[in-house]
Amino acid sequence: MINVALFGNPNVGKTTVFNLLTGSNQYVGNWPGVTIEKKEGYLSNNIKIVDLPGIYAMDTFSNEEKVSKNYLENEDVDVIVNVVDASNLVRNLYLTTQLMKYNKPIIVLANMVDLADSKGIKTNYEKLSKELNITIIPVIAKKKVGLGDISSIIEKSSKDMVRYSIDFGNETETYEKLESIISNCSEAPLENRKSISDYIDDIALNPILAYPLFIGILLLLFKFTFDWVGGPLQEEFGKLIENYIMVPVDDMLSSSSPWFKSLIVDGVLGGIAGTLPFFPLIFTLFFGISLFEDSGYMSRAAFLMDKIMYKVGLSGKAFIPMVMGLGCSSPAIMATRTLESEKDRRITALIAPLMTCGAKLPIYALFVKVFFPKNEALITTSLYLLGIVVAILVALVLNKTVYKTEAEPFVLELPQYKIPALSSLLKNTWNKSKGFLIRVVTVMFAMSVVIWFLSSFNFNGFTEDMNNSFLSILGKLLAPIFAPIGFTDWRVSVSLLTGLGAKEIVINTMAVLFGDLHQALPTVFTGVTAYAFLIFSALYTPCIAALATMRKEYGNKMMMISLSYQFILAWVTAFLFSTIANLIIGSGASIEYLIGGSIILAAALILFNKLKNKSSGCSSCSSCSSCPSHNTCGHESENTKNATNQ
Ligand SMILES: Nc1nc2c(ncn2[C@@H]2O[C@H](COP(=O)(O)OP(=O)(O)OP(=O)(O)O)[C@@H](O)[C@H]2O)c(=O)[nH]1
Ligand SMILES: [Mg+2]
Repeated sequence: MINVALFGNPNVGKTTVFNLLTGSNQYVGNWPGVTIEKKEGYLSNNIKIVDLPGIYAMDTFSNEEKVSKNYLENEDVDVIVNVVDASNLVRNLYLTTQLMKYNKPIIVLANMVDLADSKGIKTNYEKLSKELNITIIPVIAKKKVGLGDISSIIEKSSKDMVRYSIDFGNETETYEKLESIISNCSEAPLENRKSISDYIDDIALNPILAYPLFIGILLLLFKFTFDWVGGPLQEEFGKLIENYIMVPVDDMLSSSSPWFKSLIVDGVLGGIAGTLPFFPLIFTLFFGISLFEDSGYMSRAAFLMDKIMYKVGLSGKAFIPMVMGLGCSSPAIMATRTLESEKDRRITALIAPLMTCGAKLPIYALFVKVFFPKNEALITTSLYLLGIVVAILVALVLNKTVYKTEAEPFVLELPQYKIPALSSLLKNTWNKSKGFLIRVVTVMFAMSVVIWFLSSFNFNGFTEDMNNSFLSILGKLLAPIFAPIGFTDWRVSVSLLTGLGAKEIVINTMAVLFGDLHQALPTVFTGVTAYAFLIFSALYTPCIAALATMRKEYGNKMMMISLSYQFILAWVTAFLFSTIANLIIGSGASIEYLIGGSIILAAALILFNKLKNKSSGCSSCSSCSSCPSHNTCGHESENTKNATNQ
């Protein structure tokens, strides 16, 4: 067996190559630090390939970089396939010179030749290969170009006895040598031409436009999800399930015994019909999020958040696990491994579950449809922003109280914008959303039946009066906890409790307990308590899977902290909201005006703050490279230097 290790800087396409060669489906994203654990696959019967996290150099490394270094040093690696970015050869080949010291056969894949071409960089790879005395193959992994002969090249290399002879000297000398060799073999445009990415960044990172643009893009994402694509699909899907499953089954069972009919119609089908229609919505949202990730915009969002994150003592890089939290908290907690300091890792793991994960979306979708049908996108955006803002505030408090240290400098490299390939977009979207489908037919199905049982039986056997059921006893015990917020119905308390299993189960349970939710919910909630319920759902205790990940990564204590602090936080926030909102609404304002007004006020404050700073000369916004006064103001943040000098 030939053991091949994929090595290279972050975000150069290693996983793309890995997926292509092994037929795997590993996650590819347009930012550094996507892969955090080694992944194995087979190219053929006798060639094993291991995908590793990106690594800039063998001597500076964060947690996930250590995985790569340790793998090379402790495992039996026969051939190193070193993926490099063809548009940034000097920096990428620096790692190659370090790999040469291990005296293992190296095959360099100069990937993203398409990107190099678009930048006007033309390289003679044969010549470069001779100069460096190493195999270099130009490829475009995304378009499957150039990897046809890779099997035989790997087999041939594995038999080579190698000893790379070039001594490059210390770091500065190595860079100088590489620069001179590459300039001999490569034609680059004399002037650093402004690329399309730079033009886009002039707007996307513009000190004044960037933040409104970010909020605008979020709004657009939810318009796309709720109004344009996901919402209409959800409605159609719901009708199909109703007409072709619910109605026929109901008819079929019209003469069955009441408990059996209730089990099938309310228990099994009620739960599934209540949740399954949300699938198109979830799929559409994840499609949008994948589009941002793969195009490169998410990295800009992280870059923009840097200033805010830095103020609360975190590095901007901590925003990446938070973005992953939009999908699911478990991988988000795992992604905290990419952060350099233990303090950053812990704080970020504690705040990442505050982000709205995909499982909370069905709760939002249902409630905004029933209570705020005219402003679905606006209300949903407010909840996503709430997650971000509360997460940042919690980080601030933790940083001021528990972990009192300085933030690490930010070293996030901004990738080029790319037009994502549809196939990889769909693959990413499917990978993110399939968990929901699996949960519908497993956990949610099982929970529906359990909830049905507990709500349909009491000590005397089957009962059609839910208020006398086993579940009502539990619900009535819990109800006083939530009553101050305004959730007085015991069925609401039970739904929140079952949501600890997985957040979608909240809706699942409600569907079993209330029947037609569109009719039932307005009898249980007012506009204010409905939004308070959304706030509570957005912030309360992470689900079991996320808590298990927290325990695995950080131990029991962190898990308990996460579990309890989020519950208290959610309760207090929802309570404050409903109390204050009721006071204001008592004076005649509508809840939609209240929420809309708060968002506009927040945006105005940010803008005002920016303009005020701007008039004093420098906005110190971490976006110096795109700032018109960049050359004159004399301010250059540590962050910008790190991010642009990479
Ligand atoms: N233009 C272009 N983009 C590519 C090519 N190969 C990969 N990409 C894109 O580059 C980005 C990074 O790809 P990944 O395969 O995740 O990179 P990686 O090296 O595994 O990244 P880390 O796991 O973060 O170290 C993705 O957006 C890919 O779609 C290529 O040949 N050309
Ligand atoms: Mg990768």
